[in-house]
Amino acid sequence: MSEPLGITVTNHVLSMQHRHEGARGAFTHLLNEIIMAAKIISSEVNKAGLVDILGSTGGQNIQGETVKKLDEFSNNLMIDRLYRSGHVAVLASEEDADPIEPPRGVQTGEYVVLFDPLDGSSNIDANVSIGTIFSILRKCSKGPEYQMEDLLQPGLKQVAAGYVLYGSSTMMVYTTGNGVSGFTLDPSVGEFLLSHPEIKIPQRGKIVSANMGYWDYWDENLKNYFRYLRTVTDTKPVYSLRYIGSLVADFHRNLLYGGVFLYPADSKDPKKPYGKLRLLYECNPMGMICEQAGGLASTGDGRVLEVEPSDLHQRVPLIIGSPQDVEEAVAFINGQRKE
Ligand code: AHM
Ligand code: MG
Repeated sequence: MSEPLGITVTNHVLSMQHRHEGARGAFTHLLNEIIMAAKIISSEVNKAGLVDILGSTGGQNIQGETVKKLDEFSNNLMIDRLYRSGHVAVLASEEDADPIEPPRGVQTGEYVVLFDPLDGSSNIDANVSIGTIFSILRKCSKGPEYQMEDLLQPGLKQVAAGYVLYGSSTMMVYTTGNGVSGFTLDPSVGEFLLSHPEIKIPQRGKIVSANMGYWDYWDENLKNYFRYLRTVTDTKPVYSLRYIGSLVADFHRNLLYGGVFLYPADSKDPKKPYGKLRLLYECNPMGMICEQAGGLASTGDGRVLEVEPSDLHQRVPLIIGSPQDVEEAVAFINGQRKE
């Protein structure tokens, strides 16, 4: 039977819950809070350019409230809504150095959520697409209190992951380990409607996304990969370079069109020996989504989802996208291929 039109993300989450034996109402409730936060952030992002017009003099808006930076606003909103669900043991955010403790007296639960509330937010003043990324795990420690081990679980343990892209339209893409689905926010009804069922990434693409400005920091193996991509051969096209500098937007485009995104180790830059992107807030959730869509996510040394985290803000190199492209990139990075 074909999917009826107008399936909301909430309908979809509920239908997934019925399909999965392990899933309970708590998980649906949790996702609903994320969906609600996404709608509010989307509305604020759309108003971002109006802040000056609406009056932010003295740091106050027209309602007399202090105007907060959007990333801070999004962070607080995610924390508030997720704890409000009553199903969260602990949270961690890219914006906070330490775990975010449950507020006193709040009911806690069995889920652990790690998130980047507004990734790419340095792009916001130029109206460039940005996004929210989330990763959901189950508490693994015994006892009522959370432990660091609950947060430092490998990506393979994620029960769900997703992102919201605030672009020309707002989209939410998520997986619960049973494929990837995409929803577009219809502002006229205020609902995310199923627009991209069962997303599959092409086996190979024609797009490469990386910050080529760091060329001089790269080692010869990595440079060889890029030299190969721009060479005309009978077996592959010349690749197009597409780099927005906003992970959610760059990843989303490659997910739909095929291709590879790299934030590699900038080996010769002492500040970025492992690249820039955070394992827990960026690489793991994108890794799960990509694998669920038939793609791959690698650090160059192995599968992103198998990395045992040692630190909340750990960074790892990320090579993610179409499976044939990622395999090829990794072969070059490891020196197994030179041309
Ligand atoms: P942020 O979490 O501070 O926003 O930084 C992450 C962003 C990603 O969205 C993007 O892929 C990357 O930084 C771009 O970095 P660069 O400017 O070094 O290319
Ligand atoms: Mg980020």
